[in-house]
Amino acid sequence: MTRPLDHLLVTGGAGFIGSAFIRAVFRRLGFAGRVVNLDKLTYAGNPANLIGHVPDDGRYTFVHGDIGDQALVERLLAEHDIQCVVHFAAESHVDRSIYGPKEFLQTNVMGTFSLLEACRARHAAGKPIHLHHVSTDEVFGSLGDDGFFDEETRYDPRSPYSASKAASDHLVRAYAHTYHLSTTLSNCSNNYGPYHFPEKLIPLMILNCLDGKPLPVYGDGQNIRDWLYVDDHAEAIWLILNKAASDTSWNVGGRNEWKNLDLLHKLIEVVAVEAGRDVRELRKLITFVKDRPGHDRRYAIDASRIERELGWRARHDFGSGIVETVRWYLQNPRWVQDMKSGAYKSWLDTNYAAR
Ligand code: NAD
Ligand code: TDX
Repeated sequence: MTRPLDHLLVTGGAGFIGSAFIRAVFRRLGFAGRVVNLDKLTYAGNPANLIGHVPDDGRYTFVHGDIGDQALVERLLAEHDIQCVVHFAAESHVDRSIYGPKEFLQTNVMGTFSLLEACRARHAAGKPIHLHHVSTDEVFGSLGDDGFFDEETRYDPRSPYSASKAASDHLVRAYAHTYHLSTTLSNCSNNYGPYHFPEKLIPLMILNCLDGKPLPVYGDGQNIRDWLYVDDHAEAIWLILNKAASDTSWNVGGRNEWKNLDLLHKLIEVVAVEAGRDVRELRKLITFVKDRPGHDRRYAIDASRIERELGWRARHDFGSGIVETVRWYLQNPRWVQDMKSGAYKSWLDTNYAAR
């Protein structure tokens, strides 16, 4: 598979996973090309996630904008001679989708549609263009006590978030089938690691432990998630871009299932050691709260196809990954403060006021 990958458009590259991908390609994956990062900078995006991690020789460009702005995307594809779009941009938090689904439809469905239309125009003009769509295992619904999601699992999304991601997955496949647009797709399990916005389970629990705040466990705490270190996800996407045929889908996961309550106990132990806190005092913060409406019981990915066919392996074991993550939050109080207060918006105002 030889796909031109010298000029990338990354969408949502100021978010948690998109920024990990950009840091990875420049720092570890030997990428010598150029990246344009298109991000709307919603509450979840922070361009500071990339400061010091991207080259300052013109190979990295940040563009503040919306994937739904098709004219902007078409201009970026042409101006930067983009060969490949790596599409992370999304509204990503299930709870927010339950209380306000509209933005999810707007960005995840209509935004992906606009991006596909811009790629279709470029493809129709005879220019090489590939789109990789980053999706989630949540499109497959909820598992019982056993079994795994594989690439053949029937779609059964059950939250507004997962329904919007499922719709976008279907659109991507439809464009590959109908217009012969070159596409690939990945469905990944729960990611964790540095720069994770503190509304999601792991960073929220770490920061609440440090602040002595309640640790809110939804329902009975027995729901299961399959956790993968974010850098392993970034590497899986890079492998797919380099090796996978068009119109293929890949499941990515950590073979690392945890019940939420067990995970919380593990986190408490790590925070107690790393931050010098009393483990019994931290345990007292555990608070059972009303369950998430429609809360999916169990997710678990069968990643054997990407392991077998593309040679991918998760390199981080959970024990060391979670220690690294806790240490990162302890070492980056400024980032935490900025994310909590939205202060990075003023960084944006100062740096991008002219745009
Ligand atoms: P995130 O919420 O941390 O980041 C999303 C980024 O997209 C932000 O920088 C935000 O500013 C940007 N964005 C949002 N709307 C935009 C728009 N209309 N135009 C341009 N930019 C926009 O999300 P994340 O956790 O990094 O997830 C990235 C992708 O991976 C998403 O598509 C998500 O569905 C998928 N995914 C996430 C996980 C996970 O565990 N976090 C697991 C599997 C798949
Ligand atoms: O305060 C909490 N208490 C709690 O018990 C929070 C925020 C979550 N939970 C539970 C709900 C889930 O069972 O923890 C589990 C993980 O919750 P989230 O971190 O919100 O992740 P999840 O809903 O599983 O979705 C995540 O993984 C798949 C990402 O947010 C999605 O973008 C990704 O597609």
